[in-house]
Amino acid sequence: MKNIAVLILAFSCCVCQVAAHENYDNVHQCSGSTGCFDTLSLTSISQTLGAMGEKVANMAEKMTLLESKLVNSEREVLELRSLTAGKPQVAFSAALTESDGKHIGPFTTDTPLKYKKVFSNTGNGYNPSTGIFTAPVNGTYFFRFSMFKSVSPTSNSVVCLMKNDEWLASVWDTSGTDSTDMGSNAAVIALQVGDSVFVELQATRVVYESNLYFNTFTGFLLFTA
Ligand SMILES: [Ca+2]
Repeated sequence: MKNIAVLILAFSCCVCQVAAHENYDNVHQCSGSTGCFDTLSLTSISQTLGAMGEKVANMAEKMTLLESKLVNSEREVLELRSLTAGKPQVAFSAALTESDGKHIGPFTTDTPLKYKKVFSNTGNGYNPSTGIFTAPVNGTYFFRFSMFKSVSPTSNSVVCLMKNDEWLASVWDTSGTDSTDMGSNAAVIALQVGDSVFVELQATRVVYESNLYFNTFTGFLLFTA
């Protein structure tokens, strides 16, 4: 605001200088006649002051408008800051094991896979001891998992992405004489606080993992509900 006031003052000075110059010209045009000088000078000064006053009034109006816009912009910035600052951050990614190549399974029952090599776990929603992610906030989440199958042993590989007791997405590979196989699947789902999401190795099935981290489980919050 101080800067704008200084600009107006400078502008006013310039206008006054122009007015003085115009008065000087009028004086010379009416030289030799005192009445002409007085009339022309007063008329010119009056016209100049009137025009200057109109310009100042216009500038004051624009300043008021700009000040109002500035106040609104500052309020919007504060609102956006409050929204982003309060947004929960939830993201994790993990691989099945750090040990060298080995088969996991078969088990006699459906078993959650425990992805113990944690790459990230912002918000600590994922538990590597159980392999289960628990939603800390209501919202829409993205999940992805991959499965790697070696040629031996002969059991098939079947893993499923689970939401509580509900099957969401699966990857299947049939054993045989082919080489190693790999697949992945993903889902975007709505979760309530406390919902569980995990990858389940089906009974009698196997997967193969090594320190190259073929089997991964990843999830993150897209937006809150
Ligand atoms: Ca196969």
